[in-house]
Amino acid sequence: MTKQVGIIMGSQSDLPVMAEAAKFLEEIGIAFELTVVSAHRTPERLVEYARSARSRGIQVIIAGAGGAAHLPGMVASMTSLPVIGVPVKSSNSIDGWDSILSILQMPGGIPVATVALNGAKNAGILAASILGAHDQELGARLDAYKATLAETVLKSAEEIET
Ligand code: RP5
Repeated sequence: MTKQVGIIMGSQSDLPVMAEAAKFLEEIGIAFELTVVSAHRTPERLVEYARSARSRGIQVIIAGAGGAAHLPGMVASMTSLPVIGVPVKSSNSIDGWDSILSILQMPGGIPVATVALNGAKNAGILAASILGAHDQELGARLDAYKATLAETVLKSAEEIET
């Protein structure tokens, strides 16, 4: 199965957060690749990854990083694939604002779809939604997933309603 989503992160220490994206993609049945690419410590690897992603069959990139989180933006600067940025709250973080603002405040022309702090699950869902726009079967699976969310809320409402 061709890997359609590329998940990258600045450090192995980001994995506990980024694994949530992988978990969702696995559940919904989308093949993905996952690796570490550091914008600052492995810049050549970053260029190679971004430039080769489309030709390897990747359609969406999820990039997570913390601190001076330049990975998603730099990847977005080198590919026309959609890039979803996950701000990771790393240990030296200023409450996560460093990661959020580094990823969110992109200059005009180079968008990064930024999810919430540590919001890797939503990044997985968003990547699936992008692919699902042109894939009816996947779209139906996403609709079914959203229906389970509604059911959970309705069930909890019933439980507490007086
Ligand atoms: C960023 O710095 C990484 O994305 C990570 O969130 C943070 C800490 O990195 P390490 O100290 O684990 O290398 O580059």
